[in-house]
Parts: sequence; C-alpha cells; structure tokens
Amino acid sequence: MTKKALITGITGQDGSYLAEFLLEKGYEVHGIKRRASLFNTQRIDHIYQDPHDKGQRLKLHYGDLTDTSNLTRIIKEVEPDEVYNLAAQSHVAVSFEAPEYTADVDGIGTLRMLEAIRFLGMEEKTRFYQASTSELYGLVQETPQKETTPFYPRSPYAVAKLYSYWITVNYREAYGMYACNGILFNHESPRRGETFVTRKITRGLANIAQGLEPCLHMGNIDALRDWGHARDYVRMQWMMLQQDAADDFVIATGRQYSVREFIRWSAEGLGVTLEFSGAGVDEVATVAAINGEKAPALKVGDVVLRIDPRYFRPAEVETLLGDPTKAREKLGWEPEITTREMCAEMVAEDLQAAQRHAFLAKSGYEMPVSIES
Ligand code: NDP
Ligand code: GDR
Repeated sequence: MTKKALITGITGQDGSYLAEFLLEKGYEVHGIKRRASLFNTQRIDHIYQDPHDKGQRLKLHYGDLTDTSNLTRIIKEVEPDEVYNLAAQSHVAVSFEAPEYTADVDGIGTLRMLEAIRFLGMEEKTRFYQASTSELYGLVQETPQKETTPFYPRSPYAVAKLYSYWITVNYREAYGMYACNGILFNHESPRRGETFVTRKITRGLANIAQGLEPCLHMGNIDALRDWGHARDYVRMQWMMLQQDAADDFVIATGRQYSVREFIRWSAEGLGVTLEFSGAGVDEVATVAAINGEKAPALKVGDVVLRIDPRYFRPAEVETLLGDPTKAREKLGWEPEITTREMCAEMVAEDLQAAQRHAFLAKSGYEMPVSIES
C-alpha cells in the first residue's frame, strides 16, 4: 500500500525538502498551501505534478492553520498515515510585532490539527510530527541543551511553540496517539527565507559583491547558534515517525558559531576578507583584501556591513547549542553536511542569482532587487 503523508507548510524551506524526500520514498504527498495574491510555490515548483496526469503523487490543498473546518475536511479527505505539522509564522522577530496571530497559528494551529485527527477517529492510524524548536530553551538553563533541559521561551513565537510542544505530548499521553516533537535547532539551506540571518548574509553579500546593494544592516552579530542543513533535518523528521513508540528528540549538530563568523565565511566564499572594527552599534565591517573575480563591485576599504538597532530584539536568545546524542544513539541519525559546507552552498547559489541580476541590469533590463530585510 502506498503511504500517504500530509505536510502543512509544504511551501516553506523544510516542507519543500521533506516533500522531495517522501516522494523519493514512494509516498503520496499532500500539502496544504495558503491562498496568496502572488504565486507562492517557488520552492516546490520543480516537483510539481500536473493534476491531470494519472498517478500524480504530489497534491496541494488550499488551507490555513487558523481554519478548523478546512483542516478537518482536508484530513478527512486525505486520510494520511503521517502528518508533518511544519506550518508556522516562523520568524522570531516578527512574532514580537504579530504576537496574537503567531499564537493562533503556532500554538492553537497545532491543537486544531491534533483535534481534527481525534475528532475523525484517526488517532490510531495517523502519526503526527510537530515542528518544535530550540527557541523553547531561550534563556538557556544548561549547555548543551538536550531533551531534559528546562524550557525558558523568550519570544511570542517560542511561547506559542511551547504550547504546541506540550499539547503534542498531552495527546500522546491522553489518547495514545503516535505524536512526537522534533526539537530542531536552526537549520538553513539555499531555500531559507531571505530575512533569516544566514540567508540575509549570503544573499546580501552576494548582491553587494555584484553592485546590486550598497551595504548590509545587521542586528546582534555576537549571537551564537548551532546551524545545520535542512536536508539532514527533514530526514530525521521522517525517521522519528518510523519508530515503535513515539518520542521527542533534539536535532542539532553539536557545534556552535557566531553570526559574525558566518559573515566572515560568507565573505571568504566571495574571495573577500573582512575586518570588523568599532564596538556595539558603531561596529562596521570593511573590505581588507580581495582575491579572485567574484566581487567586481568591491574595493579594499569599502564598508559592507553596519549595525542597525532596528534588528535588535526586545528579548534576545544569545546562545544555543544542541546535544543530539539521543537521536544518534536511538535512531542512528547524524548530520552529513557541516555548517561551513552549508554556508558555501548558500553563497554559491546566491552569487549565481546576483550574477544573473547584474548581467541583466548591464544589458539594460531593470531587475529590481528586493532588499527588505
Ligand atoms: P518557513 O517559514 O520557511 O515555512 C513556513 C511554512 O508555513 C510556509 O509554507 C508558510 O506558507 C506556512 N504557513 C505560515 N503560516 C501559515 C498558516 N497560517 N496556515 C498555513 N500555512 C502557514 O519555515 P521552515 O520551513 O524554516 O520551518 C518549518 C517549521 O519548523 C516551522 O514550524 C518552524 O517554526 C519550525 N522550525 C524551524 C527551524 C529552522 O531553523 N528552520 C528550527 C526549528 C523549528 P507561505 O509559504 O505561504 O508563507
Ligand atoms: P532564529 O533565527 O531567531 O534563531 O529563529 P534568525 O536567523 O532570525 O536569527 C538568528 C540570530 O541572528 C541574530 N541576528 C539577526 N537575525 C535576523 N533575522 N536578521 C538580522 O539582521 C540579524 N542580526 C543578527 C538574531 O538576533 C538571532 O540571535 C530561527 C527560525 O527558523 C525559527 O523558526 C526557529 O524555531 C529557530 O531558528 C530555531
């Protein structure tokens, strides 16, 4: 029998990699996408299958995590063996500006999914994965963070995700559902949203190197994170639903770097050596040396990065470092891609895009580059 999976958030970074992964495994994959005024399926267009073709194994449904009847209807129609609840307002800084919406989607949205499964009497058939997060640790109580480390959320996003974490545990304990939390540390890729820090850096520096943007404006570049590759992390999401019993796992690389280091690596990927000077809000990064041809718009002495307090958060998570021992020992999972390799892949793809834009601009075609961050 072909297994059926339902992915909320299929148009996002993780949803797109997971959909690819499950299609390769032979699954019939259903995804929930939101109605938008512009196309929003860029990340999955390469796996799109014509709905008129017989044997189509990727099917999209319009829906929203704020809409109970819609979610219930989709789950009833699809009868999924596995549900991956990845949909969320996933930007921590934005959650301070839209706390109520974030709570509705990232907190109550999870309850709506679990209740729909229970209401439909599918709690024995359908396995449930919840996209939990290292942001739950917030103001860290122990380093490195593992499954038993106490939570201390520091944003409306993290507080909403805390509700989702516990409601998932509760449905497992109360109704015997196979429901589990992946407590995932930051994971990135060339498909990462443009306003998360890694992608903002790789895309911004590539654009600056090609003369498409003047300067990057950043927040707290001393923040420390444990960054993995999304491709490695979605494999683990699937593995978690294939066990005899549901359980919760930390997924991380076990290595930590600063945002500043990530900026340095990204610049090096463009052949540019940066020098950081000043302190606090006065700090700038200046070009100290250039090797090769990847940054034709830059010269030694150019300022490519400034600090802008606009990007400081009302409450910051300064440091996160995960301990993935349980995932390694119980599931045999290890990340295959290092943080530096991931950074190099992101820089290479963003440089290609910037070179295309620069070429078109030189040829007289105006290609506006969005620098909203
Ligand atoms: P993205 O922001 O890339 O994707 C989020 C997805 O959720 C998009 O498909 C988005 O749709 C969809 N979505 C947002 N709001 C709604 C809504 N109201 N109803 C239905 N769908 C909605 O996130 P990632 O792929 O990076 O992350 C996936 C999940 O994992 C999220 O829940 C995130 O919070 C969590 N997580 C992520 C980590 C990371 O480092 N990436 C780490 C730990 C947890 P649209 O495309 O239309 O915007
Ligand atoms: P995070 O990711 O908040 O950890 O949440 P993000 O990449 O946004 O920030 C990481 C760190 O970088 C600092 N920072 C900046 N961040 C952004 N976005 N823009 C900036 O200009 C900037 N300058 C410095 C931040 O202050 C922070 O310390 C991500 C999301 O994917 C969540 O959904 C997920 O749950 C967690 O990772 C794990």
